[in-house]
Amino acid sequence: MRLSRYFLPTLKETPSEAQIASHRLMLRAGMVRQGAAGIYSWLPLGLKVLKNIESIVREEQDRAGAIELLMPTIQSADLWIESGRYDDYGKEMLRIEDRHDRKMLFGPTNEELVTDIFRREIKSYKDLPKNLYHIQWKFRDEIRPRFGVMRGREFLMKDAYSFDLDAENAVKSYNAMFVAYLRTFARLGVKAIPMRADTGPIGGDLSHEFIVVADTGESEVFFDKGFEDFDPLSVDSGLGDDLQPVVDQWTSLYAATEEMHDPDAPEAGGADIVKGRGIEVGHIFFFGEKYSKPMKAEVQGPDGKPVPVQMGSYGIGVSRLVGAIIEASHDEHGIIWPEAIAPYKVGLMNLATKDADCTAACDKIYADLRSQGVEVLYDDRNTGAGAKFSDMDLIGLPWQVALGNRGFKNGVVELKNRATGDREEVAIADIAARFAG
Ligand code: P5A
Repeated sequence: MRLSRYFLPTLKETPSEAQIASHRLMLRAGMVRQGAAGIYSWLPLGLKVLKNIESIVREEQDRAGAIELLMPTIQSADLWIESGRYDDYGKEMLRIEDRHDRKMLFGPTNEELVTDIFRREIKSYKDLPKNLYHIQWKFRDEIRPRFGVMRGREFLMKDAYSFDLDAENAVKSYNAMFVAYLRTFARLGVKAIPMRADTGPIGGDLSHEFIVVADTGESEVFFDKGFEDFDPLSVDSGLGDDLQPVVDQWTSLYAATEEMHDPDAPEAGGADIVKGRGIEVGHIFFFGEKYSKPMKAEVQGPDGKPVPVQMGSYGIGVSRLVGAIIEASHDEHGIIWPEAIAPYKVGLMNLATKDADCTAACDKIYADLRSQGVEVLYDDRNTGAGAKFSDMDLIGLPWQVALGNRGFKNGVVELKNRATGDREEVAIADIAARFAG
């Protein structure tokens, strides 16, 4: 993409409404703009990151055997009245009336709707297990939307729902999501710690939150240093494998929030506990019959008798992750994207746009990179070198390639790694090949 033709409204000034780094940087890097409190437009650069995160989340859900569908954002209140949650959910639910005075709502979550889909189509235990998920916008009328996309009112969530015949199998479904979450966050380039959690308005008695550790996290967390030693991507499990030992290994380590933290706990395990702040990026629940019973989502069991299915639900805050990853990965100059989700891999800068030879050399590098399938943002604007470098640092692409008059004379570009700051000179003729494969 040529920057001269792109839509990247970067800001030099720090917007006054933004209290935390990710919010400031997302506004300054031209990733989002606020439409109303807690409601954002995703500008092209932000949208690319959001889509990249979504793809990794999707791949890991598919890998774990979950099946994608797409449910609507607007739901009928009837199903929520049936489950008993219509009144319970309170002011966080955005309630709407259609022209026929029917009660509708903008979905804050989809347990009811998916349970309705399930009960209409699936009648036998032979069709279990099933795990259905979608990636869809939610609305929660948060009392205090803040920190940009981290606590929005409209936000993108991946939500999966599992259906099993009995509790034993439901725990297997839960474990499959537990491991998929560890893998997902590791692939996104962040360390996420699973922590036993309250179930709140979703319900049930088994639940874990996944917490990204970052200085600006909303809550204080205490966790075992041992988490550092685990690599989720080394868990090469197949569908149907017994994941209980993996889950046991992770859950044997201590993790708690400030409220839950028992000051005597660290010594009890003899473990090394560190204190940090955390951002909740995922939350999984096993709640058994909470929805299947009142909504009569039953299957015929092996003995021919109808039984309510055992359910769980599994959420990832896809749009929140954009902010959480920035919180975990930035410096005073801007964002530092983990390569897996970077909007572009390479930022190419022409520092001498008025020089025809230098411009021709940059154009060729750009064409070569593109023909290799490398995603490159090409700063071909007629602006000064300083603005180019600072914008490039701000938007945080993993690699910067700069070519100006001096480099052109010497036949070299400057290659910079955004994360380490390391710079090296590479022959103009060799630079595209550096990104091959
Ligand atoms: C699980 C999936 C649920 O809603 N029902 C379906 C269950 N869980 S949850 O914990 O309430 O939300 C799941 C994840 O969504 C993100 N999230 C938010 N992101 C941005 N702004 C918000 N206001 C917001 N609320 C929840 C979190 O990452 C949470 O873990």
